[in-house]
Amino acid sequence: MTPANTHYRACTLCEAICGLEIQVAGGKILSIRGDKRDPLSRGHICPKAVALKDIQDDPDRVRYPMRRTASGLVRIPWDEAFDEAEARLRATQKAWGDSAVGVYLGNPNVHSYGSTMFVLDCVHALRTRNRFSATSVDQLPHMFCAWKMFGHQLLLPVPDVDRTHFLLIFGANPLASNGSMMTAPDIKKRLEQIQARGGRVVVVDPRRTETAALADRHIAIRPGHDAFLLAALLHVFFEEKLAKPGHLASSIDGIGQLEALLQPFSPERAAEHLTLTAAEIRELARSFCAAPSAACYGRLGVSAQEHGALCHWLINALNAITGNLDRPGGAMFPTPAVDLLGRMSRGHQGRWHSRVRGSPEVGGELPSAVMAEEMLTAGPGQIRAFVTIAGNPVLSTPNGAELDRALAGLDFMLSIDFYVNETTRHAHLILPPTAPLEHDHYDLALYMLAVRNTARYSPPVVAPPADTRHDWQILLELTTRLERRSTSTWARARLREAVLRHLGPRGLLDLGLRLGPHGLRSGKTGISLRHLERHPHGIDLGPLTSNLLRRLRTPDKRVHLMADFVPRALSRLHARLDAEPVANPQGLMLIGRRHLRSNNSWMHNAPRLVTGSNRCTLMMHPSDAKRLDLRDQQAVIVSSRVGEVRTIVELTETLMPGVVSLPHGWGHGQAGTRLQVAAKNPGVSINDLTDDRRLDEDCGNAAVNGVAVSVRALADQPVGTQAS
Ligand SMILES: Nc1nc2c(c(=O)[nH]1)N[C@H]1C(S)=C(S)[C@@H](COP(=O)(O)OP(=O)(O)OC[C@H]3O[C@@H](n4cnc5c(=O)[nH]c(N)nc54)[C@H](O)[C@@H]3O)O[C@H]1N2
Ligand SMILES: Nc1nc2c(c(=O)[nH]1)N[C@H]1C(S)=C(S)[C@@H](COP(=O)(O)OP(=O)(O)OC[C@H]3O[C@@H](n4cnc5c(=O)[nH]c(N)nc54)[C@H](O)[C@@H]3O)O[C@H]1N2
Ligand code: SF4
Ligand SMILES: [Mo]
Repeated sequence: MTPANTHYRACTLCEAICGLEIQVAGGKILSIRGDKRDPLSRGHICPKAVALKDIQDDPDRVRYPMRRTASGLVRIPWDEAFDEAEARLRATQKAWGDSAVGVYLGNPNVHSYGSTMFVLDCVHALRTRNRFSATSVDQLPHMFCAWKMFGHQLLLPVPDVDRTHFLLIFGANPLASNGSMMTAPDIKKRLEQIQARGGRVVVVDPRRTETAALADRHIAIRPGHDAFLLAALLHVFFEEKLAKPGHLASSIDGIGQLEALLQPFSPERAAEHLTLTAAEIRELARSFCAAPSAACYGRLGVSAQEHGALCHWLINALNAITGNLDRPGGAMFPTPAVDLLGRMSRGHQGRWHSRVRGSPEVGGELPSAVMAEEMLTAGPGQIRAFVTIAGNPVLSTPNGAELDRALAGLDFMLSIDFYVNETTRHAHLILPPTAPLEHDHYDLALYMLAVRNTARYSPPVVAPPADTRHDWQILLELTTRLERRSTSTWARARLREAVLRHLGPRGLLDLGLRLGPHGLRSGKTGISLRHLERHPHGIDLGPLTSNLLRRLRTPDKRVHLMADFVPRALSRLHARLDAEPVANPQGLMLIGRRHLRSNNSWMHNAPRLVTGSNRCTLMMHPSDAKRLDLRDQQAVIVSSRVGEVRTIVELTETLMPGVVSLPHGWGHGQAGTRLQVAAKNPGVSINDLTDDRRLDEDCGNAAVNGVAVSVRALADQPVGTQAS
């Protein structure tokens, strides 16, 4: 018998980046446990970590390039696959222009440092304006506000949960999601420690979530109404002269303008739209200010909604004005061992617009919500070929069913992915990368968001099979081939390729570490790759430090609390103060939810994660069920402007009346997919109901939360199927 080896490693499934201890023998994974010596996660893992083994062993996972033929997918050699990809993409661009090829980047690109380093070059080599990603169904408002307020889209404030005395959470459920835009493994313990040191946790959410249940206070809110509460809290700070920006006071501009614009949002007016009284709003504002330190933090519920950018602006402003920005216990900026600020543009908007709807690009991308119409609307500039890289937009972006139809009509589609899912089933060519445990790992992107500065490098856990490629190798090869279009760029591209192939992500990482803030500059203890290799559990670089004035990237080196979009955004909100539009006759608003054992759309093929009761249910408050004459576990049809799905009702008092909830990432079992386990328990896709017309006008993020729906009983029909 081969003796077992122990590997220390990060989990790459969510933003918590937990340290793992993995036993391997003969290339097989025997066990996966938490690494107690990891300085950030301290032994914590969740049930998903063990499913990394399921991905590794999954017979459905694609390991070699595949071409779609009339009789199914057929394995082809890598060279032939690259030749075909290059020829088809170039032919499309030659005939119809560069932007006739569109590209979509999915979420796992940030969980693989090889992809993070190489994917943007590949996108640029496509020279298309039709660039999309999961960002515009997710954290775009955070990045948009970071650019406008701090001068760089990656200067993202993170709540200092380990030291704060008051955490005010809007629209996040870290007990299920394990934290987002906040790398904080074992968040449950971290929240309990806030309470243990006499601090408070307050959660604002339409549902009494797992996090809200743990909190000292849950404030129920109707979807999309957060901006009223945030504006009113700021109003009170100004009115009661509680605003004390602390050490940043002389570096902040725009406070007076913000104060003037927030004048109409008194607690009394805001309370008309909230479940709190004016007195309770004032009390909340005062207690936030009175805490020795406090942080306001918002996530998906306040990002993927119509006032996403405004909410995040007000959240940042709230931290800044109360002196909690960039100070211990407040909202702080990590100092990662490799700093990506220089690697990405600071941010921009409106350099070009989408062809059909005229939506402005933000940071070089168009809203994912316009993808389908750009494929379906004939005329010059129409998308005719498409590339997806680690994404499943059919299940992840609004009006996914329409995108599904659009992808079916493309001339050519290329997917870099190891599953044949609801999106990649349309690909003519699939280029699969190695599995997560088959390559080395460093959390390049997520250390930008960690609640404590640490660094950890992990070598591969198992060797990849012969004739497979890593993401970065696929991306580099494609990039180089795409640059071949002119002799001048070709010579440069070949030279670049030679250098990059030689360095690989490892070599680039070593450079990044040495040149980074904890590298050579910091003295002779500076970290390098070799240093990290000697510390497989990772090294602790200490708590977050006040660094904003050094990291700020605004041209005038000041923090801007006013920006061009803010008056517009507040006037839209102001219009709603007086006239609340009636959503629909039933008055039901649909929101999403996450479950600890699920991960967006792509982990439902792991047998151990999908056991137990059906989780893809429509949660509803008993009072709504009574009003609509529905009962628990009843089969229903849910419909919205864009579509219908069939599911079952789950009655629960945790949801506020008037709000219903479905999780996202379900809707499997479609013809041509290769996810045998997922197909047995398919669920339905919430994004067949979410509306591609509902965007946050300020930054173009999809408003997948707060969709008007109606629900009716479905008699004698099988559930878990699409109605249309
Ligand atoms: N209604 C609603 N919609 C939502 C959300 C919601 O809350 N509600 N959440 C949104 C959010 S936050 C996000 S991030 C998006 C996610 O949207 P997407 O990123 O489009 O979808 P995922 O389900 O993460 O799909 C990831 C794909 O990457 C592949 N993959 C995994 N690892 C790798 C890898 O290492 N390399 C490569 N090449 N491929 C890999 C998987 O096989 C899978 O096909 O969904 C969004 N959509
Ligand atoms: N287990 C698991 N973990 C995950 C993921 C997963 O799919 N499963 N996905 C990962 C990804 S890609 C991301 S981006 C993160 C997301 O991380 P989180 O944002 O923490 O995740 P959610 O559970 O979607 O939390 C959003 C909350 O917003 C609430 N909400 C909805 N609409 C509104 C509103 O209008 N106002 C307010 N105040 N609240 C509202 C919902 O009820 C929900 O509780 O999770 C990551 N971690
Ligand atoms: S919380 Fe779970 S899925 Fe997320 S990194 Fe940790 S073990 Fe992995
Ligand atoms: Mo996300």
